[in-house]
Amino acid sequence: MGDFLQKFSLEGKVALVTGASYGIGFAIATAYAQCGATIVFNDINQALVDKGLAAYAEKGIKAHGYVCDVTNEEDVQKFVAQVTEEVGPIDILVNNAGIIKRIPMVEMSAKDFRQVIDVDLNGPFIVTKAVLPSMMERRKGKIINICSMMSELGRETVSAYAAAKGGLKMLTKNIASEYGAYNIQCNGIGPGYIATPQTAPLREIQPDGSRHPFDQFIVAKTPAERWGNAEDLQGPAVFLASEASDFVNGLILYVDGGILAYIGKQPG
Ligand code: NAP
Ligand code: GCO
Repeated sequence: MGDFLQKFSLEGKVALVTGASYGIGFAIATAYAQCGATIVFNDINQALVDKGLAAYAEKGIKAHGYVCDVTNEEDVQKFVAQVTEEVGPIDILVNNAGIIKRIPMVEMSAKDFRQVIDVDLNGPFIVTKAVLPSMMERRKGKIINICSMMSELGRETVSAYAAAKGGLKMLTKNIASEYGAYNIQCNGIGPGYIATPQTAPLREIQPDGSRHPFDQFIVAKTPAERWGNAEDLQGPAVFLASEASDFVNGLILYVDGGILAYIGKQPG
């Protein structure tokens, strides 16, 4: 078993996980560190980067944290050059940074719509474009885009987010198509409903002490009958970052407890 498990090792690899001070990105980066990778992450301000560095240190991980807004192409180009100089060329990129605005479309401003598209779709394009040349030169690289249930499904109030995550699914397939010949694999992870700050509003306990209606809805829609946690994504993320997935390209791996497979319970 020993030699085969080596295929899942990330020893000697430099992994950049965007927006990874906490939440899903933090969990993925932590797993990568435990598999031997050197961790690089960014966030949009120094306070968050410092918070992330402290959180990694608490787990015995010496991470490299940088302030960088993934929507700013000039900043990202400088950031990637600085990482390459200070840490080394990036072997694994996880485009994790993301936001959501839950507003009915008819009430949503074009500015708000654009901001979600900017972070969740333009951001992965900008960061991937900055990292690809070095991967092409070294003829090796792993790119993992954090997609969503909303890459496949819609629901009320998340039009911008669904448009962005649907676009990110197709960007993933296009990167896979365009750069597969360089031995670069680009895949996506589509988390189900995961208990992180991003979904905290959907799980708030109601004034009468009952669970949020959306919380009850999602648990009923999930065959596993629970919310996911960020740690549920670690194994799939390690697989897609390791040589164990060298012939997997353009896949969106849904880690959703079965939501996408399930028509739902009969009412009553
Ligand atoms: P989260 O808790 O809100 O964390 C998102 C991270 O991205 C935060 O650290 C955030 O920093 C950072 N970020 C936001 N805008 C940024 C920018 N312009 N540049 C750099 N960093 C930025 O979200 P999460 O639940 O961990 O989700 C992480 C990813 O998984 C997102 O792409 C999300 O869409 C996706 N996802 C989440 C779920 C879920 O159920 N939680 C399910 C499917 C997919 P700030 O704190 O400063 O905003
Ligand atoms: C929402 C949630 C979802 C999750 C996730 C599901 O409001 O519906 O935030 O969008 O974040 O993307 O996969």
